[in-house]
Amino acid sequence: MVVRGAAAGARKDTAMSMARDEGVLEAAVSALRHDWTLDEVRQLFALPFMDLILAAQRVHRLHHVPNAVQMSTLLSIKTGGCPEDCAYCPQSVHYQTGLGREALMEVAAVRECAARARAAGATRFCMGAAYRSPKARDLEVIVEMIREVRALGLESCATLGMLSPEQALQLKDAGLDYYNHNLDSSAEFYGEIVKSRTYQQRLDTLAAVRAAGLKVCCGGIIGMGESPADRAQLLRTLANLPEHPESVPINRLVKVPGTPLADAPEVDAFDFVRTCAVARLLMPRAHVRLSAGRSSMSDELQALCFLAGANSIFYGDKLLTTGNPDVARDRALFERLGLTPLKP
Ligand code: SAM
Ligand code: DTB
Ligand code: SF4
Repeated sequence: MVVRGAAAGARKDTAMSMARDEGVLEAAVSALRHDWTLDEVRQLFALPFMDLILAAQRVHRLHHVPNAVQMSTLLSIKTGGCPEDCAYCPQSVHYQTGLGREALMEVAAVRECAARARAAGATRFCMGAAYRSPKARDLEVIVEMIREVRALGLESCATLGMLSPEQALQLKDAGLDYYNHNLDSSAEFYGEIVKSRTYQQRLDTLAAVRAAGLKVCCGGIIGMGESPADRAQLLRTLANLPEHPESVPINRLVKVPGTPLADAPEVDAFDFVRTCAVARLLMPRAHVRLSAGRSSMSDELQALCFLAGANSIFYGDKLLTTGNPDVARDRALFERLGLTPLKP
């Protein structure tokens, strides 16, 4: 009797949790929303892994070309010597990582790198600078770089730190397509990682970028010691922006010796995949980028991320200052999985 009672109770519990799971899944699949509660997002993270991945793949196929992956190449146009203190970053002056301060690259050299990236198969070229915010005279040079990249027929992206509304407009006028500016983590956890600027300043730049008519590339980093609630809050904040970012990079922390996060605890691989899946569910039309950290991921883990809805990568042997899988490895991975580069 006791056993029967327990079995009936378990069935009731299972039925209740299935109904709750279906409720939250239906909410995820049915509409583009900007009003996610933390509890709802945490429920998505808590779904059985298979249910979450299946739902993410279903949503993925409603909005994206299956088996196609957007390919961006990164170039550090101004490396090192950054005055900010982001605890993850090898380019901060606050940490001894062996990186020196370099000057802004010449326009012709950037053009050459962009042409090489295009020849290798990239369709977007992203220029990164170790700035807190760009100075007027540097921005004039960067405007020239953007024109050259666009003239090669590549989409252009830049990540230069904080922007004023006027600077965002200047970049838009130059023909810039995307601006990358990450929230990195939850508002609550951010202060433990970055002390030299505020979360609100990040949000203000994102608003200026949007108001200028640029496409927004905004995501975060997993593996900095943040809690599951912080991951849920990050994705919730991104999804509840007035418009979803067009591109959402999910970086797995690259642990760089000399930074305060060099010994951060390893992220559970399935938790990382879950983060990609929840990003896909919350922002159905966004390109979710499997971003930094791929060098230390197996092909199988990357395949799971693609199955969970990631459909963009950084392509090329280097990120900004750290390594990325080389082109040959990515070509072999695409071949093994039947993936093709997405045409813009
Ligand atoms: N200085 C600009 C800024 O911070 O916005 C642009 C360049 S910054 C390197 C761009 C982004 O790279 C950061 O916001 C962060 O999300 C990511 N990033 C930097 N170091 C990283 C690391 N070690 N692992 C993973 N992502 C990292
Ligand atoms: C993003 O989200 N990740 C990229 C890009 N946007 C600019 C940067 C990753 C940097 C990883 C550490 C490095 O190579 O310096
Ligand atoms: Fe500077 Fe950007 Fe690195 Fe922060 S993440 S230290 S702002 S280059």
